Amino acid sequence: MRQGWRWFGQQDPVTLDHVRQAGATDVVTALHDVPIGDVWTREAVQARKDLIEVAPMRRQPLTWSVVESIPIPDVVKRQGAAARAEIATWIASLEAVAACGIRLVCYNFMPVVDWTRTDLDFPLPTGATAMRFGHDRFAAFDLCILARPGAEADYSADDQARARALFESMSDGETAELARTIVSGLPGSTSDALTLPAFRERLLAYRDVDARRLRRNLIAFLEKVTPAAEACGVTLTLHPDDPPRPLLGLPRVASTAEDYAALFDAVPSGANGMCFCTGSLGVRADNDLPAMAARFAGRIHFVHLRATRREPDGRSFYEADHLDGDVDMVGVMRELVAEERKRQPSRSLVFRPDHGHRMLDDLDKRITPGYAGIGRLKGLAELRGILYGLGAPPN
Ligand code: CS2
Ligand code: MN
Repeated sequence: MRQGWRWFGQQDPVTLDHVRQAGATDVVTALHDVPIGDVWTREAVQARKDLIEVAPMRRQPLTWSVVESIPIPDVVKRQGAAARAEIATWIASLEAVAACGIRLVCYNFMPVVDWTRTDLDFPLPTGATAMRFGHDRFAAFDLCILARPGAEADYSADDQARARALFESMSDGETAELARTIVSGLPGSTSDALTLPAFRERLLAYRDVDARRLRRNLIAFLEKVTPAAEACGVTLTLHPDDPPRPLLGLPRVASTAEDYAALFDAVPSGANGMCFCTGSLGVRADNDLPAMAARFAGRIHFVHLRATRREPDGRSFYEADHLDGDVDMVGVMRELVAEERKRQPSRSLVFRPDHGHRMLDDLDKRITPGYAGIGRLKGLAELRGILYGLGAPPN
């Protein structure tokens, strides 16, 4: 497998030299500065590629091998194939990426919110910090800050009481920060950063979109884009929902093995692939990750490796050390290595350590939440060790 690293562009405090020093060879990035729904031009993609790949003298070369993500505008999620112009623009961006020789594109299909956490700096017993999803904190947001009509139906009486008590104990600054963390989008988010009133409007627009409809829209989207992807030689990889369950009354359709099986059955094209994110999928105790990796091996083309640990309430979780979560990381990597051995080197899997803890010097620095350099460096080193242990050193 090839060692990838998410890089947010020139303003990323983790530089391309840091990426090299971490031992990664492959860069994962996007034109994060282009507004969602605007077309990516070939010139803009090529300029970013040159920035990454034209290495200074005596520096190890890097390859931009994965685009994560070309964001899908909200209207496509709500309306499917009827969002003609938006899908045409998405395809044009895909073609620009292909024209520059990039063959893998990651995307997700989560309505309104992308990946969601309630704590960006949750203290660990070591003094490092992690990202966390606290069920009570999320419920406090949903019930008391957002005050979403009908939200009570999603929480038990006990849940509601705990959430309200928690809300009462929070200062105005704390509630504002919690709202910002959920509403304005985490790094790399493919959803619009919204104000609370705009967020409420966005949720209302999903009134009639249930899971069946959302899945239908995703399939309609894939039916339109996979022929174009095949024609230009790009493989699409769908990132799972994070967390893999409905939030805020919104449906989610990329959370389980059955969700993915339904998509592969409906759209058999080889361009319809999966981004296997162990951190996202592993939040559900009923997702058997090594079994999923084995079942979908031929569809997996991009891999996010990280681990989460469920807390005693079963619904909260935090981002654990890469090898110390609920996921059987060695079991997953064994399946991926077995798949890799069947492939041509040109179709080698790219993985990235996904997120990492904030630790050591990063505790005192400006960092991108979840994407601190040192924590990911540690994660990558541990994962690389597993590859050696499995007799499949990174290529
Ligand atoms: C992360 C996200 O949720 C996750 O696991 O990897 O940053 C993800 O990359 C985004 O949702 C975009 O795909
Ligand atoms: Mn991920």
